Amino acid sequence: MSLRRTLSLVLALGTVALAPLAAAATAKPNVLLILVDDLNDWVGPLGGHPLAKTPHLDALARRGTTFLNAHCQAPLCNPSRASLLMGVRPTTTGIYGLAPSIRTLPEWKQRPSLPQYFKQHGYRTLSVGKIWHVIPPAMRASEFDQIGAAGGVGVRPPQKLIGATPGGNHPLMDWGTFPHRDEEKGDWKVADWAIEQLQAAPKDQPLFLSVGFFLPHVPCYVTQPWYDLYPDDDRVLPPIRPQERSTTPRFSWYLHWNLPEPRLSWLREANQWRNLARSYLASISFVDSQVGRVLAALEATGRRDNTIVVLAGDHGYHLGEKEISGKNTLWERSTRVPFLVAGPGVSAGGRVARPAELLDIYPTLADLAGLPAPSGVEGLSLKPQLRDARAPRERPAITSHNQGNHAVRSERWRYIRYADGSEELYDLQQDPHEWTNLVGRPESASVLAEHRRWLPQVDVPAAPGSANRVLTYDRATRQVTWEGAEVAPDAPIPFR
Ligand SMILES: [Ca+2]
Repeated sequence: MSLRRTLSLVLALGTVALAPLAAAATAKPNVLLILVDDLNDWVGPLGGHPLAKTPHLDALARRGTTFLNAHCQAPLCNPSRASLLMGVRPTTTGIYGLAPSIRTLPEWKQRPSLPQYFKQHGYRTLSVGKIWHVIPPAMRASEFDQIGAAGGVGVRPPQKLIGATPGGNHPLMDWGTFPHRDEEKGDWKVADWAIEQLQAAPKDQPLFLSVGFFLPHVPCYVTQPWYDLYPDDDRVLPPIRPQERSTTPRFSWYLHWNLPEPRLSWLREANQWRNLARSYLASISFVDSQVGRVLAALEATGRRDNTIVVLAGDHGYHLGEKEISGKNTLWERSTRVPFLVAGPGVSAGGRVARPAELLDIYPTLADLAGLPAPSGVEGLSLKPQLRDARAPRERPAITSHNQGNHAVRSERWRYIRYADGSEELYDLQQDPHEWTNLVGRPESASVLAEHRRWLPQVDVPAAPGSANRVLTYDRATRQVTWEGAEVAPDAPIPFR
């Protein structure tokens, strides 16, 4: 029951109804945490793409607060989600690659995750779709009270739609439309399960419901109506410039040295660039519709006014910018994520320009729900910014990708330092596409000094068992090693 309805009831019943008012005032709010896989800033509230159609995210932004300058702590599923759910930086845990699960590490095995922390405080915890990237099967039952459908791709075409792709013809590197129904998609089933839980859950126990959507992660398969929302012309493409990487250090290539995600050169040669951008946009609009279904169920079950909704992407995605598709970079397109919060205690229509980190979700939710401040988490509560979008925040957002490679994003600037000491600096106010690296200009000296001091002091090597997209650099020998194989300093950049 909402506080407003309770108040009306109190007024109607007179003085005898003081007890229900007190109960309502202390009742814990529900939490609905929606994570969307590989969702970059091409959503209405962030304005990252002029054609993006996301009416349900737009509506959520209107009734809540949008962080316009929010960034993941790692530009890859496993490390980003481990950081968000445990409340600690990848540079603290050494989780940088797609393996291992943070739960395989003795020091992080028992630490309460965000949902477990809420369970400790009386919540019933539910999860559907992809929330954790990977958890050992034996530990799954302890992460949530109840786990629903895994989600994922759902129905697939008989063979890849775009033909063979470089780098091993990975089955996930595919996109486009083919005859199928929306109801056959993994994300539809994820939304179905979440809706059923909202309808069935008893209201005498607060809920922590985590809903993980798969799209717009590749393969970006959509049904025809979603594809037809976007034009078959170059307006779907992001702005790029020739030779975008002429002033970026060679080390930037090592972060995504040899991957199945096609480079821009192949997308152009194969005439797939427009199709990828269009399919990605269409996937975003489809997933927006599934978010809308879950939010409608929240409202229909009378929970809207006592539920804190958080919606976030786990990291961004390049669609040709900086000559690549995919993630695994320290630039804006890879680190900037949608991050929206709505519900009790949150300003409607707030738009926060201060930096924010996905790391902040853990302490923020605890704060909003009135739980004791969790110990050992490295984020900050965003409650001040959720009350007043202009509330100050000194700390910038930090993204790390393997030991020694970090981006520092302040309100105006992006500073990057790679493990070999090479650097980049962009003025996002003047140069929103990060086309001009300002490192080396005399006038950059004070900005560089200001940003260097935020580089992580703790920067541990990759954890035991790390694999997949793991990059190491030996400072003594200057040896670069990508996924276990040494890279020669003059090796040609793969698939460029
Ligand atoms: Ca992801």
